Amino acid sequence: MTIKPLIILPDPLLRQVSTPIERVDAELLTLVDDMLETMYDAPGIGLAAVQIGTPRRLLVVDVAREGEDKSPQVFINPVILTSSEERSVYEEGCLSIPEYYAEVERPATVTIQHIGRDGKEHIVEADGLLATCLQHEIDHLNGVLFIDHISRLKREMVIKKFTKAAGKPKAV
Ligand code: GNR
Ligand code: NI
Repeated sequence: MTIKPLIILPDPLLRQVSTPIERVDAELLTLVDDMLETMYDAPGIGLAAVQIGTPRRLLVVDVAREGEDKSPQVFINPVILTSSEERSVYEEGCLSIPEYYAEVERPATVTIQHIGRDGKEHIVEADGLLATCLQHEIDHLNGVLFIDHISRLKREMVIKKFTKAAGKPKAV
């Protein structure tokens, strides 16, 4: 298993639409393991493959709280089948936009169809933080970032800040 470097805003790869996965083979499972290791190391509660430079339709999540047992979940080619009318608001962050947080409103409950690590099709209903996290990750597969759900003024400020930071060597 390998911890991979994270792709950071404004890398254009984050805007790419990820491509469907054709088969669950050993090579894919290695990618899954690298994603989980990278997510736990960060640490984060979710990670899309594109965030480690592989624009394929794959995400991992673990919303277990500190002190609880690990609970890694793998979603291959996930599709949102239904979204509730009810909304919920969470303060979101993103490993590709380090140290920036903002409240985002999303459907409170979603049902998601996907292929699991076992190569079989599954349908899960998610609510709470898991629902928000899965929507955040599925956005990544479509080149969408959580800052696309906040005001244009705030979004442009964040992009400007990260664009400047990327062009400048880090101050010591
Ligand atoms: O670690 C993460 N925390 C988080 C908090 C609220 C809503 C979504 C997330 S996902 C984020 C990791 C990440 O960037 N995944 O793409
Ligand atoms: Ni993210």
